[in-house]
Amino acid sequence: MELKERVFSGMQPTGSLHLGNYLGAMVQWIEMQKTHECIYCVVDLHAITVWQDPKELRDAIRQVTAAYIASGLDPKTSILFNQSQVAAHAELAWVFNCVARLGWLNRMTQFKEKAGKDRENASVGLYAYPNLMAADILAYRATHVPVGEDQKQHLELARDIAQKFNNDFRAEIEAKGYADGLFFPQPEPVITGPATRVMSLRDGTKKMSKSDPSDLSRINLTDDADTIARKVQKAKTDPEPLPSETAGLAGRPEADNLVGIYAALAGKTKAGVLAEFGGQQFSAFKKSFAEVAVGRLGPIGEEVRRLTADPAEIDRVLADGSARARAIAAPIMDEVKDIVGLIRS
Ligand code: AQP
Repeated sequence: MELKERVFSGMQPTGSLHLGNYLGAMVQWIEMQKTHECIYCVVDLHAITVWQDPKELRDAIRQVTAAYIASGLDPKTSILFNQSQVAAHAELAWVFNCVARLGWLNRMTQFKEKAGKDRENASVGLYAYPNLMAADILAYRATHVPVGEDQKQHLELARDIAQKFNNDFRAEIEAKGYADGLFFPQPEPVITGPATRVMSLRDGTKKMSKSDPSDLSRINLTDDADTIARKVQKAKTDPEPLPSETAGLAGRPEADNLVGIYAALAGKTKAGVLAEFGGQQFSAFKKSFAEVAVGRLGPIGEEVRRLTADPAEIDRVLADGSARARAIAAPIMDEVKDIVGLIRS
């Protein structure tokens, strides 16, 4: 049986999507719609690995869905849905909890960062998060996963889980007609967005993140023009003028980050941006930066606001996407049950 090329990726509804999500992943998602069958999920089961206010979670699921559509994902071509509506994610995650090894999960840096010093108090779900992510991808036997750089380690784990499952159950898999025991593919990370690691506007050494307590650290896809301009103006810089060449960005994390974001938004290279602004103070650069950011993100924000005014329509999109997702995942999950030795109806 041939493995079809299929894209899967998702974002957590833990707040507003931001420039990091957009440049690191979403731009690539939009591009891949032209060439691949694409499944894009709002990963609400991942969101609850950290406590979420139920009302805010419902709003965030709809807002992230609206941001997907407003950014250019087409719910007719791609499958857009929220994870908890398709039971296969949770079912396969349990099987993978039994395939993945504790030692593998102990190496995950994101868990260490998110759990912080109070690790004993973190949820079991936060620890097992990478197994659920592997299930998200492999429930569709997806082959390509466009993500930001921070997800590389989780993708490697998904590949290890796929391989161990194929090895552990090789005889049953081959008996089902899969050549070389290849039931699950090795999903390929696609880390090629225009800026695969966007850093905080307040600290160039920290990732831009939804859960950063400072809203000034990120530009949200829903920010209006004034808010974007204010955040750009308040973005941390250093006292030196901008360098004329990229080598001059070394050791200047904030300058490097702002030049990288500007380049990604304007469709230029960092060298091209520095050829234009090298030798100038940040004030002139920031003015142009704000214009580019507002030009690119302003229309997305407006469209998100228009779409979220009609939650019933968003729920219809999610219901339709979930039905289409279920139609792909359910037969794969049935085969997983057969392979593992579980009796199904
Ligand atoms: N700063 C970033 N730069 C580049 N890519 C990024 N991504 C996230 N932040 C950046 C990419 O966006 C996709 C969805 O991420 P997520 O919502 O699953 O969660 P995350 O990576 O943990 O993002 P946040 O904003 O930091 O969320 P919270 O604060 O809730 O944990 C992924 O492809 C990710 O690589």
